[in-house]
Amino acid sequence: MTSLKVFSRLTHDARIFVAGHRGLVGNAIVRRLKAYGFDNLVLRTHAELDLLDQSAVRTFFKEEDIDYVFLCAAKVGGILHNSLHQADFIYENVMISANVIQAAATYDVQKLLYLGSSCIYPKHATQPIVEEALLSGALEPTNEGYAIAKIAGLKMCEKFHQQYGKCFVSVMPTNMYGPNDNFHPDHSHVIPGMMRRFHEARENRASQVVVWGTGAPRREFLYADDFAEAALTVMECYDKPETLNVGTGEDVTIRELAYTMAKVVGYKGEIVFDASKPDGTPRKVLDVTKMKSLGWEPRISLEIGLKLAYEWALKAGAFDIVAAEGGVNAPSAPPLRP
Ligand code: GFB
Repeated sequence: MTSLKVFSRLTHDARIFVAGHRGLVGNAIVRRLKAYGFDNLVLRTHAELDLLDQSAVRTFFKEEDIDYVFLCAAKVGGILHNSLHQADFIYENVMISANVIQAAATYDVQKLLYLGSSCIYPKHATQPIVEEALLSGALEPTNEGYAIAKIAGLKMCEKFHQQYGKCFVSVMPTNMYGPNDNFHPDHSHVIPGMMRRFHEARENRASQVVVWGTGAPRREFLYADDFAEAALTVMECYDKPETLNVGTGEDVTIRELAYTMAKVVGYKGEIVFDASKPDGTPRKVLDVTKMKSLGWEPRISLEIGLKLAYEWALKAGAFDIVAAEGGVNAPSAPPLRP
């Protein structure tokens, strides 16, 4: 058991519901909670509890007497999948947020942590992005549906906080990666998608690997376990309705990411960029001053995080599943759904 953190608010007998515990983020939170000795976790797979079903969600909260909720369940996907399925992304994420937040309020959950995303800030927000930039400009079109749904969830927490005094708080994580990510070649985010391509190129002794877009966009990446530590910090000691950015405060170009990826995976061939694929928002790096003032710091560098994620993917057989089926956490079993 880890004993670095002192918990007074989050007691060991509290009933903690981690929604989306099989996905990248929820799984990291479960690992951290268990490492700190929290064993009273309430976990449900998608088959056991469909968060799109309002009546099932209400019955669950009524019967389970939940004290704390980490709301990590969401329909998520990388730039291509997100842009092509915006109706699904807006519908499912609005429903999950509305059902869980409303039931948590009705059945007296003590505290709920909601996850926004750095992609819900305006496309041309001033960098690094401060929390106040939310709703100050037009959104990035490739993820508008997802962003609108996430903004609705975030605002729902804020309004339940203000109107009913519910301690429903939110954080705004940057792009995350790590164990239990979705390694599907087309549906995933850049790190697992690119990792698969570089891994396959190395295995097949290919002379060239293709990276989506121009390579110019800048992104900030946070290892999921660092995020989990931040989520526990917020659950323990932050009660305000205003959201908090969670990231490293540092970004790299996709081109730089590709060269680091080649090093980690051991791919030595040529890297080419396919500008016919969308670049998305030009830059996304968060101002994390507020989060750091709570005593939290990310610990895992990008290169170390990529190594850890690659080791996990190899061990879990994430690349062994054929492309048509996707990888571990392929969309047939959506990554952040319960
Ligand atoms: O990770 P990604 O899909 O997320 O793409 P976004 C980031 C950048 O990497 C884009 C490039 O400029 C892509 O063109 N890229 C290069 C790749 N190779 C690849 C690859 O193999 N796969 C992918 N996916 N990208 C998402 C949003 O935007 O961010 C979501 O669509 C979500 O809403 C997420 O919230 C955090 O940062 O562009």
